[in-house]
Amino acid sequence: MSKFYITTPIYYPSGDPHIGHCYTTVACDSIARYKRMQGFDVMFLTGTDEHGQKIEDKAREKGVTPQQYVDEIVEGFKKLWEFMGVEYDRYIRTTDDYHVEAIQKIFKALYDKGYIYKGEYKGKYCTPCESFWTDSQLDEKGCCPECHREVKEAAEEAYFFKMSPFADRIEKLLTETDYLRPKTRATELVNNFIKPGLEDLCVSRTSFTWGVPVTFDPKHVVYVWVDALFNYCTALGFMNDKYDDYDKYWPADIHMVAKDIMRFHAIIWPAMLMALDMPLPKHLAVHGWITFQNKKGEAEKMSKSLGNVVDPFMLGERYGVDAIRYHILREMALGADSAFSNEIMIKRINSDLANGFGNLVSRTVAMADKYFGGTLPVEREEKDPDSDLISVITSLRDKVDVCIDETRLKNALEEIFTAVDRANKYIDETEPWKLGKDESKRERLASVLYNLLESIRVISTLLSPFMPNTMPKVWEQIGAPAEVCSYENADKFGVLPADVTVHKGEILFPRIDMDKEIDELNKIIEANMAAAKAKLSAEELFTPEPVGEQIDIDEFAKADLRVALVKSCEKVKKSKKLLCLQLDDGMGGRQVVSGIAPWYAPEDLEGKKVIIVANLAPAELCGVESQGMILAADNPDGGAAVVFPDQSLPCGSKIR
Ligand code: ME8
Repeated sequence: MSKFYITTPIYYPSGDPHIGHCYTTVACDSIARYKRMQGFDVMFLTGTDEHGQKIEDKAREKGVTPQQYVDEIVEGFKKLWEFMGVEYDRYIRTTDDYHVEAIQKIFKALYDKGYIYKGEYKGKYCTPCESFWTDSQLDEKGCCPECHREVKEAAEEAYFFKMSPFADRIEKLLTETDYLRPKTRATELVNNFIKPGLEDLCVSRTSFTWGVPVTFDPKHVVYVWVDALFNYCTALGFMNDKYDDYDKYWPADIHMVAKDIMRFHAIIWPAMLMALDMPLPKHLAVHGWITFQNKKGEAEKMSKSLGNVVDPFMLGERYGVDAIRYHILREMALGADSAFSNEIMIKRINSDLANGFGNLVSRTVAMADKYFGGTLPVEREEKDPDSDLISVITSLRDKVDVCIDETRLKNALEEIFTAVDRANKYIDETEPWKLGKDESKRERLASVLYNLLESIRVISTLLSPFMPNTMPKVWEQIGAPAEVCSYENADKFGVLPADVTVHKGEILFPRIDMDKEIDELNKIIEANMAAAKAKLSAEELFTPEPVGEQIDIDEFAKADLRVALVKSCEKVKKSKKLLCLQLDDGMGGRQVVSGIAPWYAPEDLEGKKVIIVANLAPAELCGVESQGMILAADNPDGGAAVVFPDQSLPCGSKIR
């Protein structure tokens, strides 16, 4: 059995996953399912890229450890994949021990081979992208060429990876092979990065610690992109004992990524593999971004701060996961951006799924039921006036195969829906409702309905990798056992038994009431945008209170501030504002009452360390004794935000 290895990028757990992440993962899932159906031994890998300064900073902001922070977000990613019907074979987390150890060995191997050397880095650093840039690479405003945010001057001792030995081979890979898809992108890469001379890549950092330590120089951590890119190999067991299918699956057949990370996969990744004499992946499929189409019809980048992030859970719950899978795959051509709009989505679902395919199935099943009580008679008209439909159906599989092999999923779906249209047209041409009125046309009517059921069998088989939840329901309705709906049978006609029995079922894709839904979706978006704006403007409008009366150090020292762990927490009965916290203060424990219930649920605080004023005179609040208070800051939105100290500090630590 031939193998097939496909990967998504490993995503940064830096926030809730959105429809953009869904695109790559659902596209890879559909290809993986198609290849499994073809009989390939498939490995479909996805995962999360969990190291780096960005994660360290976010965790600090939230008052949790980086590991706690990523653990929580990774759960969100896994839930989304389950919800979206994504069946990956393996999930890698770069914080997994086996990966960390493998990266250390890989870094050492590159060093031992002389491709990594120690030097000093001076340059412009973009913190959000974790990338150093040369002056010539910055954008016209002198900002990061990728995210267009400000860069800062930075200098540090660092290890470098020699890129120049690989420049010629990489240029050939991009221009003379079909590694890069679409190939039109090769010119920009060659002109922007290779022609000006490939600069050596800075591959270690000393400015933060949340990363893989370099074994032979532990104040350095491995650059997050080296750590991340090798996931494609370590997840198979490369340089580790956790798995042992590297020899079986490597090289990857397809890495799929969006254009934002093309450079890393098209230049840096092949160079590192070349340095280790490893085989190169066969294809890099680069797609565009799903952008958000605003009210003026302009495409905006999806961003949390604009409030225009499209939530796949919300859409899937409203319209069905398969409809959403279909919509995003059908809209995006490989290489180009695709603007997400609720109108386009609803039109697409209504026209293709409700009116097109759904209607084909329901009309056919209803007619078989009405005219033959569900079971077709075996007597048929001998002559065959239906060769056009039959040839469209039997030639469909080959066309879809080509599109899948070239990672053109939009085109694959277009081919399938051309066949759906042909089958619907066949109903208009043959007018079964007229045949049904004429007893002498019974055999012809049976042939027509049989041909339609066969067309639906082939179409639904080929659609099943894209819409895996719905197609088994179609098979049930057309009376086709799942094993008959196989890839082998998808270029044949006449597979269903002549006396096939249909079963009327639920409506597969209910028609969506456009006006009503657009209204509701617009309300959701407007609320998100208003919330994002309010948050921004609250921050922008915030003016700190004037500084209070001066005190001297001895006066300050009178306040005894300590670290304490919230062991348990509950609401104070009869009060909307108060929470009662049981604390471990390292000195036998105490109870504190705090007026933060409007902003915190008890479980938000349990298990976290806070700061208390330990020598405050006890007081009674709503009849409950409070032995001190916990520190909180004013939030610009009018609320209170508890101050969380470094969570590794022991209970009772004094704050001065
Ligand atoms: O770049 N439209 O992770 P990331 C389409 N950790 N695709 C989108 C998208 C959008 N609006 N937004 C995100 C990283 N994506 C690195 C990758 S791989 C060794 C390391 C998808 O979480 C798209 O596939 O920023 C893009 O390449 C990926 O998410 C980037 O995800």
